Amino acid sequence: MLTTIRYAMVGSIAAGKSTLFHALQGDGLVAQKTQALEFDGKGGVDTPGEFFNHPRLYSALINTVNDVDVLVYVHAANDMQYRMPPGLLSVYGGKRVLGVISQIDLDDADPDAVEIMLREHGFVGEIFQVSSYWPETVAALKSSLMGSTDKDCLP
Ligand SMILES: Nc1nc2c(ncn2[C@@H]2O[C@H](COP(=O)(O)OP(=O)(O)OP(=O)(O)O)[C@@H](O)[C@H]2O)c(=O)[nH]1
Ligand SMILES: [Mg+2]
Repeated sequence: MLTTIRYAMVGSIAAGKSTLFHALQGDGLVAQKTQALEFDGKGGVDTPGEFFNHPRLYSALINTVNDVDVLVYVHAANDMQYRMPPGLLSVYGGKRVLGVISQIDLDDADPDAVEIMLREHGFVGEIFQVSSYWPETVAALKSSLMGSTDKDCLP
């Protein structure tokens, strides 16, 4: 039986979180700039990139996603900078962390280089390479999100 896991999308401004959030829901909506938390009513939460990019909002991010089961970290395939707020992933003991390298359809996308960069910074957990405009890549992420497995849990 498929169960809906509570998950949160986090990552930098314009990483592609909301576009992916809508693609996962298949609601056909075009993402607008996220101003506040957005809930899909089925256990998914989308966060504004400002929560991730502005140090004074880190605590808001951590509080917001404290009780989700799965953290979905979204990082654009043409972005070689790692800006993970210090301590964010370490509050996720026992939770599942998935990485999404997004916007892989862009001309300047280099998802493999981004994946290496994330690993070099110590990112653990499964990584998906996704374009929100390529349904098969969204489907692979969706089935992993909806499947219940503990294999990516942090210790
Ligand atoms: N080519 C391409 N563009 C994308 C993709 N996903 C998002 N974009 C574009 O990237 C821009 C930012 O997308 P959003 O989904 O709003 O990004 P976000 O991470 O939610 O941004 P914030 O709400 O500001 O945190 C928009 O212009 C999207 O159309 C993708 O898979 N491929
Ligand atoms: Mg957004």
